[in-house]
Amino acid sequence: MFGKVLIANRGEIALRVLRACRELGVKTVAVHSEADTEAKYVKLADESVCIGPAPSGQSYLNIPAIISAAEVTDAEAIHPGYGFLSENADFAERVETSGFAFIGPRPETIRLMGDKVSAKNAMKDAGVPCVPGSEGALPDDPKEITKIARAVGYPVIIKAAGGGGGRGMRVVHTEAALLNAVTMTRSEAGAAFNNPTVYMEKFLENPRHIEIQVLSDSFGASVYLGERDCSMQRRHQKVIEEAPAPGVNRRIIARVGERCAEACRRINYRGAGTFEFLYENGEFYFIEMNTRVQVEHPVTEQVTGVDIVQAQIRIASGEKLWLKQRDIEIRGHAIECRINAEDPFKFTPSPGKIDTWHPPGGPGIRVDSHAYSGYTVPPHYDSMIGKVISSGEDRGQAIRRMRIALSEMMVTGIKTNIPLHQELMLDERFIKGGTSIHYLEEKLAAKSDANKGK
Ligand code: MV4
Repeated sequence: MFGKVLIANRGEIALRVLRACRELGVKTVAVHSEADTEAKYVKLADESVCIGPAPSGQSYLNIPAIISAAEVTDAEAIHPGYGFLSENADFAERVETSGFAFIGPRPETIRLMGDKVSAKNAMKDAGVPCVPGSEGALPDDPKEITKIARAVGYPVIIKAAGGGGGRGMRVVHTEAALLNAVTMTRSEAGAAFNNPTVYMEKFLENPRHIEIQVLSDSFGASVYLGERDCSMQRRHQKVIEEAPAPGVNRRIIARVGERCAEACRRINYRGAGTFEFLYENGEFYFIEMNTRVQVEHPVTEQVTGVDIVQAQIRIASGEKLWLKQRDIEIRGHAIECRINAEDPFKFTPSPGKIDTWHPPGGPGIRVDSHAYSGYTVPPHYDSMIGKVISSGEDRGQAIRRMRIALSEMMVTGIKTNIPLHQELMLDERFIKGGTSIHYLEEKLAAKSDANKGK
């Protein structure tokens, strides 16, 4: 095991990684911007290094500063968390060529998955079910493009190979709109990702977003840890996640999960990863793979009992996978509400000083947060200040516990989205389960229309 790990991130995930290190007996180095000097996890870490001013471009994305911090503190490995540099293949490569272990996949794997065309090809070859569409990148010839779209069938979606997470895509409903959409997506992709490559898929109108968590060691062993339903989202920001996905046949999950684990063996995947799928009419369609730990990993931890962050660290240190697929059992149900410093219905950020922070507790409640009374939420970063995770024997119990937790939780000084979560925990369609990726936006639009007359 490593003697010392540098945590190249901030906020709740920095604290989460710190706790995993502590339990493994590993010393920690926190790196932080000038805006995070007073953060509690910075004080909790064995050592800390200021790596630059508040803007993330000069601190949490500053590769030379992070490598230098690892050098001066004698860290052996770097955990990138999520966001920031976590899926930057050049960073992973610089970490490794500088003599540190990168707690994540190999740089070439990150690169392969960062290009959505090569990712999809690799997964298709490995037998993972994919959305029907163009075979790889779209050609330049307009006649060819038109032919492909006719074969796929309208509506289609044009996506940038360098995009992902909802960036650089366009839906096309008619042949008349096709070529212009391709040209526009190409030129935007060239400007945004320095890669004009685009591809085409059948556009699924009303899918759910279900993802499968995997763990792989450096020796070709892989397991899947079941799925998460992340359909409750707004503008590509997830709001609530849960495991397992309500109403999805366990045999289909097992079949798709096995394919994901097999794909990991084939590409020699290392560490934790997530296969993102769209789910519609009982079928799974792969769209992207995330090569990092995800915000919503706790719901999987709660229903499997596997500590995913500790697993990442143990795998990076060269341990063989200690879990076999038959060891993985899904027990009960878990729901995560992301707590954001924002207006609960307008969604405008609400940074500032938290006067009082009273987190909930009791049976089946976990709170992952770096916040405390007196903490100031800086305006420079993501507005998520924590996550409340409820678990129960079944989904009903997880929902009831979440309602109690949200009612106990008190945060003053800033606005939070707790009222939105309270409303959703009483929402008839959420309670029924299985809402699509469009549900929350439609609900919010209906509510705003209803308020117009007032
Ligand atoms: C799609 C799709 C429908 N059909 N692909 C958006 C994020 C990116 N990861 C992929 N996305 C989508 N791809 C096909 N062929 C709809 C979306 C999509 C979406 C996906 C997951 C979660 C939220 C979403 C919100 C809008 C659109």
